[in-house]
Amino acid sequence: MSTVPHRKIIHVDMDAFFTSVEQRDNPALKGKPIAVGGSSKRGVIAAASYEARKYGVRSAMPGAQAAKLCPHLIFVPHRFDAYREVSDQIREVFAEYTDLIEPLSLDEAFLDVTENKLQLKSAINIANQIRRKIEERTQLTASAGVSINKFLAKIASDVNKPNGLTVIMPDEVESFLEQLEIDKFFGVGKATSAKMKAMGIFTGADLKKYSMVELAERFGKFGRYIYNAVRGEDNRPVKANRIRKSISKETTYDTNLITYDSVKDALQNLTIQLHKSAAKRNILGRTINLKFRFGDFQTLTRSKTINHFTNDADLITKVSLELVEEIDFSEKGVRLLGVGLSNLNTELKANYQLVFNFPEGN
Ligand code: DCP
Ligand code: CA
Ligand code: CA
Repeated sequence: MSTVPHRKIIHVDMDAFFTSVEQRDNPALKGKPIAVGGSSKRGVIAAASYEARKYGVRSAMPGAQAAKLCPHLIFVPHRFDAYREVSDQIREVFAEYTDLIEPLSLDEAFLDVTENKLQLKSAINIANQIRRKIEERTQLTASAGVSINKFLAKIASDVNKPNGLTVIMPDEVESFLEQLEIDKFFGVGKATSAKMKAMGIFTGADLKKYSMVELAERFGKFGRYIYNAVRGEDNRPVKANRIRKSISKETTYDTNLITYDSVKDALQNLTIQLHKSAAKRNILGRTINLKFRFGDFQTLTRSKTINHFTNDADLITKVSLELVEEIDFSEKGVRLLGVGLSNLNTELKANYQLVFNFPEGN
């Protein structure tokens, strides 16, 4: 027996995320087979409601194929702002328990609650509280998995989906993994699954018959990983990955700016710096944020959201100057000026890239 106490890891994943948001916001869609995205001839579906899944409709399926499987399928355009809002809401719930939150995408995250803000002993209790709060605040359901590491928690959250909780206790880990189908192993995609089946591996028990060397030969780094994982060993930490939510530049001036022209010059300077910095990182934003600190240290922020992503210096300056019009600084003068972008393109992308950062063997 190891003397190190087990970690308490929770994985939370929203049920039928995009389609549930659409059904929540448009009651006419409730109980109906719907798909988000994919209505154009060439498009693929982002998400399918549970009603649509009964017909075999799945994420990433071409819309035309989905319409064939389910002729009365309703196609709904996506609304990323709405999904992001829910994503922010669920992350706020998580943050009430721990700062060790690792989002894998907009609708799911790992949490390490071994130590937690409310000093709760039971991770099961925390998972239930989180699921209840998510439902109260978003009118949407989430499923959760609770176990001793990320691999097991992730698999567990899928077992009683939708609106379910699954706990894999330390003494259940071995038997749980032995009977688990290989397709359910986190990280085993289609190609790996096919290779494994060709090797006679259909369950965790089958996988255990292979040595680390044999698995490493066939699957490289992933082989070594899965050798340990099927024995309940996965010591990867929950990494609180900060996804950048904004970018900005600011300057404090030696002498306060009093005239409109001096503010305009200063702003132009800042937006050029902002543009360079954003362009270097391929960052675009939809919201322009302006920060003023007056001579008396009073700070004021203003922002404006436009209808497309940009990092263009002239456009940012133009929008900033519109905001400046509404601010009276003539008396106190401006001590500090800042300009930035938020609502970033990279935020969305980061969320989806993370899903595929898992070490796959193929
Ligand atoms: N998504 C996407 N493209 C994919 C897969 C998913 O755009 N190929 C989007 C739509 C999903 C959301 O991400 O609603 C979350 O993906 P999940 O895999 O968690 O699937 P769902 O939440 O839709 O369903 P489940 O209840 O099975 O988790
Ligand atoms: Ca989900
Ligand atoms: Ca998910």
